[in-house]
Amino acid sequence: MTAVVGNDAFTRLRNTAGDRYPTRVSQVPAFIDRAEPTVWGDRSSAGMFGAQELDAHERDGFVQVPGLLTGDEVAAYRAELDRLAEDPGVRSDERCVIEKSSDEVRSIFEVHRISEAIGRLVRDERVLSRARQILGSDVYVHQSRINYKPGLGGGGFYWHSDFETWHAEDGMPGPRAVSCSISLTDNHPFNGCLMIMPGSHRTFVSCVGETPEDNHLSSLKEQEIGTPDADSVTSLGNRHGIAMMTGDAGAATFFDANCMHGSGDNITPYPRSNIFLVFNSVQNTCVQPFAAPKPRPEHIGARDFTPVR
Ligand code: 6CS
Ligand code: FE
Repeated sequence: MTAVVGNDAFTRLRNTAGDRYPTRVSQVPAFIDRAEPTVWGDRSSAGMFGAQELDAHERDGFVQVPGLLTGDEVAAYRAELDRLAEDPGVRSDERCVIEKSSDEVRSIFEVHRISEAIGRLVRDERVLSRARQILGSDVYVHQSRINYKPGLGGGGFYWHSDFETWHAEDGMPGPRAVSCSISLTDNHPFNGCLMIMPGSHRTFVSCVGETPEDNHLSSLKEQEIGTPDADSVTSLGNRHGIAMMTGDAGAATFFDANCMHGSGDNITPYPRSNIFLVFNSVQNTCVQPFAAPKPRPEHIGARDFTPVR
């Protein structure tokens, strides 16, 4: 359903009627309770997660899997990351994002289509069976990326919920998506590891402001709109605390689309690189954006909903 919303910048179509998770439509932030479950499959569904891990995911909004990749695989994927970052064709591609304050590669998007090896990872049972168990359906890739976060100045990501952006800018109806972040370097507390507020996935923070046109051109270097206000972050932080996703290279973290999460800059000499795969349920395919003039490009938010087999 769409409603016409007028404002001084331009009038546009918006998907507001019946939207359970309105965001970027008001100057007043708000907490909205999540209606949907986090684990959609039943606890005995086939896959590599045990019932206890699925319970932990429901409770905390994330689960860590140490050693998802072997040491040899980590070495091979790191070589692949180096190869991609040095490829001039990839560097000049719109899917490549350069750091704001250096000319190092920050992220490469749609990387499962650029790299055959990463494409295989999407279909790997260690990843796919777990995503399917959580989402309780067939799944497709909504987004894939490499985050390089080099040492000596790799930039962090301020607190945010991915679902807030995917809902506002990509038209994802509900929080029935899961991210799988696979570390290719050791994650210490000091090299910019992922931080998650456990249990925050049950609260949606409606953010203030309005999405500017072509927001993705700046938001992927440093997100501004769609980040929660200071009081909301403080209150969620006090309520839930903060967990750090430390661990050896090869570990994976599966986390819910609505987790409040972020990471600091990396001023250590040790890089913190990962492969990031986002699976969405085929029963939650994207519609028109809920708070943006038009959907983001396909390489950031997929519009091809073919299930991964
Ligand atoms: O834009 C995205 O899809 C992802 N990137 C950022 C910086 N925030 C939201 C989401 O995680
Ligand atoms: Fe994120």
